[in-house]
Amino acid sequence: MSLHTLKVSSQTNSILAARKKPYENRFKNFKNLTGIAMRATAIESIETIIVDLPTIRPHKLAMHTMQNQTLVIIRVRCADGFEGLGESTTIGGLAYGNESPESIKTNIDRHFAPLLLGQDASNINAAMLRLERSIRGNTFAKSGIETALLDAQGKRLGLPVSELLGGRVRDALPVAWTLASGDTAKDIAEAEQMLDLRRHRIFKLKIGAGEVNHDLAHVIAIKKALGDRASVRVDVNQAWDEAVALRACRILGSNGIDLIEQPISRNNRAGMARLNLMSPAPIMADESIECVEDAFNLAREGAASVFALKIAKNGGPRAVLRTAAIAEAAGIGLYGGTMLEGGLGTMASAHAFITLNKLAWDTELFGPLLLTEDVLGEPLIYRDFELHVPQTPGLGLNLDEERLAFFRRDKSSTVVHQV
Ligand code: MUC
Ligand code: MG
Repeated sequence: MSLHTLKVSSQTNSILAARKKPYENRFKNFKNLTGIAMRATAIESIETIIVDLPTIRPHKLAMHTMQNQTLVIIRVRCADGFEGLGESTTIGGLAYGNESPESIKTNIDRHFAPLLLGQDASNINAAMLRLERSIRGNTFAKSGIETALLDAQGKRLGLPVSELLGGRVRDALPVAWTLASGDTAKDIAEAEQMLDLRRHRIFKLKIGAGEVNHDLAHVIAIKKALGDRASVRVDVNQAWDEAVALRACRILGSNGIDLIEQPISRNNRAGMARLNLMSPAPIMADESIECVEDAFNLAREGAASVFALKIAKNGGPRAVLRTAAIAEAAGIGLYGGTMLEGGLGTMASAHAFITLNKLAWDTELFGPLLLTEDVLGEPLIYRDFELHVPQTPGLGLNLDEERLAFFRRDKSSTVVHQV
């Protein structure tokens, strides 16, 4: 097997024969162009593409103001002709997490692809275990790969990803909108517009970048303007220390704020547990969860009463369900989180979330709505405050190749890692 870039111009007859009855041929072998025996469902190539997309407005978080969004699109091609799409996306380069778009691309190209090429794409357990054995962390990159394998397998079997994950218990998910213009009047106008459009009635306010009293006044003014017409929550993105957080949580709770997300550092788990005991509004863990094991430790320590589920921070749509199971067992509420992914990552999350028994705090799967452009053939459907999840095979999405070619950062490159 060659690990180097190889342009394959024609397929062998045995590959074409395998494609006629794709799933039945899963366990049959054929020889690739280098003469090496491979499964019909072998992973033939992995492509990673960085795309930079404009946002509708600057999006202000405690640690970073987004002026645009960068996605890493992953395309896994299999020998039986099926193609899986995935996405690995973060916020603000390295401002939010340990992986950047550039590190995700480099690590998949250099370290993931050699482990996966030639492996059976239809055995997702085995493929992900192979990665897990050799690659520490890198949950964002793992999530995009796991998504692409699920998408390919769903297409192969004619099933939506949700059904591969055990089956959906709903078809649509309520979606929150984040108000993060940094300006109180603008945020109120934006919320009113979303209510009028029947797009969102849950609002998350990004605070923590400013002086705390100013931030609290901003939140309280928005809650007063919206009243009972909306649920208002805050995300502090770790910006406060424990003493500030305790005072602020009390003020927020007594002013009708429903949920307080990650008020203090992910490293201060004992502080999170103390806040969780004393805050009148529930505390949600977001940055505190960087892997499934974090979720277990948080649950054991009583550090949060709600978990934000994110496929990127757990290693994929299957991995995030392990965190959900820990939360369910511990009596912790669930919220379907986002890393502001585009359509592919958003839909991968949605397929996982619609399989959950309970999602008490709904979701924030609005990433595509923050973008003025996406690289999908068809946009996602947001209607009557909900995101609707297709019942077509795989993720139910396809790429618009022209848009992809236009927005890809590396326009001239056609490098594909191929066996
Ligand atoms: C985060 O910290 O939750 C989710 C929504 C949003 O506006 O930012 C993200 C990240
Ligand atoms: Mg958050």
